[in-house]
Amino acid sequence: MSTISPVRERFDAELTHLATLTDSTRPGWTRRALSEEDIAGRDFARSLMRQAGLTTRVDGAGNVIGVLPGRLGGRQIMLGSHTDTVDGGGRFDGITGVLGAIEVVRLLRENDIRLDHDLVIVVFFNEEPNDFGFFCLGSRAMTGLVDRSTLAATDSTGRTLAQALPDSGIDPEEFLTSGFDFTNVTAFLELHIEQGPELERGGAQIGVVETITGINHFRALFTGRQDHAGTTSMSVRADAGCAAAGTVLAVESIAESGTNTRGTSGQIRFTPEAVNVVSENAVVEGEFRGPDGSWLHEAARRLTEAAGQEADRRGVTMEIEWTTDDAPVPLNQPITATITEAAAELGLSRSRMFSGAGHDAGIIAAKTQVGMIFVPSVDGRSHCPEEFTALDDVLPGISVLLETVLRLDGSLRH
Ligand code: HGY
Ligand code: MN
Ligand code: MN
Repeated sequence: MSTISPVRERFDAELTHLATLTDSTRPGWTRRALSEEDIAGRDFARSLMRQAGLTTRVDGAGNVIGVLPGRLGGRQIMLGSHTDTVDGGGRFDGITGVLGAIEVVRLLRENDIRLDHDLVIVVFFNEEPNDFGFFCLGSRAMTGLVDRSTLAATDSTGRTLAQALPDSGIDPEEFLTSGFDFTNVTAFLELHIEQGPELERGGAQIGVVETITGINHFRALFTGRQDHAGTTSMSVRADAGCAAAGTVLAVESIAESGTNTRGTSGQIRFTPEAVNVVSENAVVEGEFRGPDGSWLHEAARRLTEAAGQEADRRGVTMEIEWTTDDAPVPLNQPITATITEAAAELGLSRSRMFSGAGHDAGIIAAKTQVGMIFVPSVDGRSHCPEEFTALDDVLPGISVLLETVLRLDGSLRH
């Protein structure tokens, strides 16, 4: 068993510094992918990796990759998470896993522990949803899940992703060919805050994730007719805004029909946006989540039908696009068992978890064995400025990450 403790002061200092690399015009701690702050955040993480002794590079999809060579060479254990945030987000989502992984490297080196495996640390590009309808873009590129249709996706101004990527130093052609060779990756681990209330409620220090939620994202476009708000009678309108609003309510009622299912319409836009004009165009973007892939498909079917009905009865046209269709991901039993043993060995209380949040780990799971370690979130809050996990709760997560790496390094030899 390892009795090595993570160093509180440096985690604290790095977390505090990253929190300054944010958009000061937005609430909370905002570092959205494709922004200058996001470039600065990944640069800072890269500088920490270099200081920790890793050889670093940035791949064609903006993922920062650092390598600590192992004794045997060839086989790899990968750790990682993200540094981008949602608009008005917090300081811990993703960042905990990035700083935690770098701390593991430092602890190994300071204690003269040489793994058999190469340890590969990844700061994934663009984990949170971007304006082009995608999330987990860096991990999708690494696992070969991007193509020309990804690059052709547009934001609300009509700009394509291909046009936006160069501002973040990413060449669109290289983005398409930045697949990572996972042949020798024997396991991937991600430390993360829970972002929900279960660990705190149950008094457990460590969450061992068993399944990551499935997520379907949609973008529905409604086209009606622009008219005067006072002179156009209700019976002759083609109000795109009302069709969109009906769709928002349909998302809510469909999500309420399942078990542990969720539906959210986080974005709606009317054009023109004026108090005395009937909307000609409206766009709703939202998502369904849940542990059951067949329910997610049924929810998508039902919403497509409901949005069509909301449009038809108002003389509005509707187009819906399902931009992401990620099935729920069960995580690997040998890895979750190792995480559980590591936490037990360290005397930490633990709980098996379902993750209602999506993670790069869920994408990487298509390529290698994956495990996730959760630490508690105060009041279960996340994706908001109040998101908080005390360092006393983060550090045990780093210890479990280290202990799991040591155990996997021993058990996953050739
Ligand atoms: O949206 C999510 O679940 C994640 O936090 N990106
Ligand atoms: Mn998030
Ligand atoms: Mn996250």
